[in-house]
Amino acid sequence: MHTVYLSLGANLGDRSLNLLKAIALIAGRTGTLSAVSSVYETPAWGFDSENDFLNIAVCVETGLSPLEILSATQVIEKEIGRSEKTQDVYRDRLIDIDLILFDKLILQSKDLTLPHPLFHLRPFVLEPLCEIAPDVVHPVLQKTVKELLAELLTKKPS
Ligand code: PH2
Ligand code: MG
Ligand code: MG
Repeated sequence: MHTVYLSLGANLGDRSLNLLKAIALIAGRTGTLSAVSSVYETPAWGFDSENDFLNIAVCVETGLSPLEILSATQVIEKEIGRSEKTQDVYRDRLIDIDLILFDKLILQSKDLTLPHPLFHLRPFVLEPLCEIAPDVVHPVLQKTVKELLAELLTKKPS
């Protein structure tokens, strides 16, 4: 069994319902949900939008491989109504499901990078994640989620 952390976000439509649908489908198709964070309302990060996000982090115990999880989450995104991916720009979306950590795996392939290459810089990922996995260690940076969040918050210009 593998322990996987996912970050979910929605800033269009019925945001709570989109997250709930995604959680139910993730649980049904990938394994056992062992933790779900509270919901965080966060301003769009990295792009301008008048639509704030709802973000959560979840933990799944799964027998699937990283690429199987990726593919399952991409199908779920499509079913909930994700618009087509854009390569370089962020935009509003009904649902986004990102793989953050897969055990202690470090992986760089065409389709998937683990750990997620930006999560340590993203407050909307770290805050929910810190609630359910404060002591989990980033396999590349060798710091806990709690430490990464503290660093990010102190780095912020006031
Ligand atoms: N996702 C992004 C870019 N910006 N900002 C917030 N607050 N929440 C997100 O989930 C989010 C974002 C790219 O996936
Ligand atoms: Mg994302
Ligand atoms: Mg994504």
